[in-house]
Amino acid sequence: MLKYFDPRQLAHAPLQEMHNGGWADHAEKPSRAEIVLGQLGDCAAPKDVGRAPLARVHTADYLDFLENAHDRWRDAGRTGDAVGYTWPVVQRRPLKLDRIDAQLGRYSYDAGTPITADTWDAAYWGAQTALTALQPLLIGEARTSFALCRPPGHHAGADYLGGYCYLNNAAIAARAATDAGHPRVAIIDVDYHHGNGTQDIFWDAGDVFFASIHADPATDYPFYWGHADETGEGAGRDTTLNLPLPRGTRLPAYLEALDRVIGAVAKFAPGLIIVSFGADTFEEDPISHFKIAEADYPIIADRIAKLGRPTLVVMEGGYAVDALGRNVEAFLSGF
Ligand code: SP5
Ligand code: ZN
Repeated sequence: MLKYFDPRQLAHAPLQEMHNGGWADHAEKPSRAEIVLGQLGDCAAPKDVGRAPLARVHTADYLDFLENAHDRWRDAGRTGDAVGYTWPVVQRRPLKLDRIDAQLGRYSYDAGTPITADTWDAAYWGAQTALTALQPLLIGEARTSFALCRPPGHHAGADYLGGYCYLNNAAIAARAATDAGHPRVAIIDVDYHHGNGTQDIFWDAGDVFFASIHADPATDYPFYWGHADETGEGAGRDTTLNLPLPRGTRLPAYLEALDRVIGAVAKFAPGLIIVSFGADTFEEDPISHFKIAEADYPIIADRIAKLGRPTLVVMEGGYAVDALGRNVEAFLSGF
């Protein structure tokens, strides 16, 4: 399988995240990408196609904020990672916010996603990695392609970061695919957590179907999205499908949900599929609670592969670092 990575993604290394009322070691470590690389071997480098495809998904003011936030944090006399501590309540009126702390709140929704001096660069090259991995699928040169993106992307919305995500790699690739002439693209999100950013981005879009299997937001992050009754609006009505599952879910119940996703995606008839793949469904994941085994991943991938469409696999979460290389390789082997 074609596989892509850029080492500049390794420089993003946030120190801590707010967890259960205190600061904990950050779970989204550079070693995640290193262990996958060690397992998969050499990956091709992305091309730089610039900022325009990022701006098709993210707002210009958000991209400017993300690029400059850490400089402005330092200008304010701070050390370490930039992280917010005040958030606007939903539907507060838009204000012109100058102070870095006000902007951190405005453009984020959690305290688990710090901005380091290297975050913009790492996220930028992650997005370029997804865009480059898409190219051979667009020109019919390959059927499957893997983008080893880090930091992950599916929690990032058009104008917000969160959930260890800054730029939504899968969404950027999906919009690039429709811009390249695909009338319909489907995103299948199999990370443990709901892909709220991707859902928001395509909430009212009729040309990108978003289907997600994830831990029930009644018990699990990101809490405010991913309920089964969220199905899209306007032109995007019924092009969002959420299948929340309880903690402790094992392969048989997971496959039942996956078959529903596959049926809905087949009906949508996309020309191209993007898989947001998180290996945090793994039974030993330190922050998640499904019971998917390494040997289950090829079975999950095989069902997606049977849709028979060109498929881009984009890396999302997965925090059992020692097992992550094997789990990624197992998933990719199913295609
Ligand atoms: C892409 C992705 O999988 N994002 C997940 C974000 C989950 N954030 C909230 C979970 C809090 C767990 N914090 C654990 C700290 C361990 N050192
Ligand atoms: Zn996740």
